[in-house]
Amino acid sequence: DIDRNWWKEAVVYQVYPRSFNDTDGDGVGDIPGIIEKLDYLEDLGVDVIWLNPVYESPNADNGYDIADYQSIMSEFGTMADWEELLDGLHDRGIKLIMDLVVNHTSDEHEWFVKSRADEGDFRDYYIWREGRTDVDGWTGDLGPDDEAPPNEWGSFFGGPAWEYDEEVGKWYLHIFDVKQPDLNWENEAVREEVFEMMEWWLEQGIDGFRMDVINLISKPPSVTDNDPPLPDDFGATFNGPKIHEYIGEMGDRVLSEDLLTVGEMVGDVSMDDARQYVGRDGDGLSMLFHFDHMLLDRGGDLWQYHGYDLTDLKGVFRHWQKGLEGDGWNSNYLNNHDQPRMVSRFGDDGEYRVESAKLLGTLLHTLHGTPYVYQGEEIGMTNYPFESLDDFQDVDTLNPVSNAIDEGVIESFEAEKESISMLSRDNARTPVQWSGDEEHGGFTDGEPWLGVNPNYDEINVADARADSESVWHYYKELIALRDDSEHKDLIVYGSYDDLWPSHTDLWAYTRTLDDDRLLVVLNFTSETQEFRLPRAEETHAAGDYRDDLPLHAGEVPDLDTELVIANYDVDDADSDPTEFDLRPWEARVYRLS
Ligand code: TEU
Repeated sequence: DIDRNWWKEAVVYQVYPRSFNDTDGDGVGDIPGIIEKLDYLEDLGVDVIWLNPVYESPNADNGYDIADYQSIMSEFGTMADWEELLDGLHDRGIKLIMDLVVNHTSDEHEWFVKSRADEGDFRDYYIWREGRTDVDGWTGDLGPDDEAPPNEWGSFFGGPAWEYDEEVGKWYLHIFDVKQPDLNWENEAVREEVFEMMEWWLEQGIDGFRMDVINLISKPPSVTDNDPPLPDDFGATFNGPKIHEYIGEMGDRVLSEDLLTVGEMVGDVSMDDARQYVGRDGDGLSMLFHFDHMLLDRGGDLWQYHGYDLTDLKGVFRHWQKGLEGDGWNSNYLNNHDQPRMVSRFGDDGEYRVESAKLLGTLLHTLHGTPYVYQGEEIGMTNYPFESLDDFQDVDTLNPVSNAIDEGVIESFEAEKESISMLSRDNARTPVQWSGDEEHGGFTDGEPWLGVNPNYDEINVADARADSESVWHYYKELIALRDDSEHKDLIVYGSYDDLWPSHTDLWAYTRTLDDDRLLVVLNFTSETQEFRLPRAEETHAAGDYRDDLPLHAGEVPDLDTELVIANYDVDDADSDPTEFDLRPWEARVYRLS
């Protein structure tokens, strides 16, 4: 009695249109460019495309500042192009989910323009507040009449989260850029508008939504009342007091089991909140994106990169895999358009680039949950060799870094180059490298909006498809495992158990469904490592022994073993899953039944 659903069995592929493929030579990717690559996506075998925002936008934050929810950004094409894209995907059996950005709009959205002008009922669509005159302790800029902002919140992209508006004589809240005012979800009319807009998109035939920073939509009373005393950060807006009411209402009004809905949840999400968002009796989302593994190797700022420990990474996944088990569904991702390239962050983008990209892919596709592949990941694209601030376009790099320089927090970009270059969102946004012998990697005939990684001559789609040993072919094989009737149920529905949590170099886990087990062993180092199924005393000594593990040393000889996939050649003779050496970044998946 497996609780099946198509989105549990799917692999999602994320397309960041600006950087995917440009057909009109303006240096910016477009929808016809995606259409041109439909056969490519079908060949790779993915089941769903998540499209980052393609709506009309002044692009202060690359489309996450939406000026009109129901029209297509002219740089990307037309509504007719979008319809052709949807049809082309559906013809190939691929579904489409759209980005839903409703914590905020652009300041150029008609609602905000009218809100500012106090037309109709629009003033209350956004969060307008009086400033403070008791400015003790406030060290930032003051508004007119020496007013301080309503509270001391800083915005995600640097600087205060409030902006004074001359016309209104009040301040508006923007948790992100000054051009991204937050919508007032307290206002029923706002919720109504959003739900109608979502229904409209569903009528166009889409298959679900990825919901941008959706756990920020309920603001704490301190914003409404300006009392109790103001917090100095916006922690209280994460999973705010009415969050489940609003998402639950959306669930009742608009969503259904048959849609793939994935909520991006920033900050800390407790397991109780998570179960409420995605659990069986929850608000109605299929899954969520948490950030726990994205925050292991960094502080809050881009210049605070400090690496990560494998045991911590395993701990994050154990927490989520076990925490939602039997109730809610996991989503798994190792990078996206806001994050460094996974192979540069969690793997080795030098000598073992191919091996480690395959290993990370093995992890992604054999965890419990729906895998999300970010464009370029399937060929092992790497971080970009940034040299100066001129190489960046991202508001979330340029603003915080220049503010920090102005405020003397950091000396210069150069002084923190390594950390900033590791973490900047622009690493993910450099154009997809389609070919090695065309200028700009075949992305555009014009000047790309963001530099193409110079390593495109070595790392590109054309060469990867021509090489049967490439990351691309391995990804294709991983993706196909979910269509394979023999392994599919075990891979999709088997429960997860970490065999040796405290092991600092290896990640070994099982997936169990009835009498079948998958054994996954991953070497996260550039050295050879020895793997043995742990014996009870060993894991016990390390403090993490569990006698209910689905596999212990001593059991395996009785089982039939089959090597399902591996990123190195494995000789049959060598094929004993209880004990073997793993080469640098080697990954093996056995089936034991
Ligand atoms: O991201 C939210 C978010 O938390 C990131 O912008 C964060 O700052 C980044 O991951 C660095 O850690 C979403 C979108 O994915 C992002 O592209 C938008 O800029 C943002 O919301 C505002 O809409």
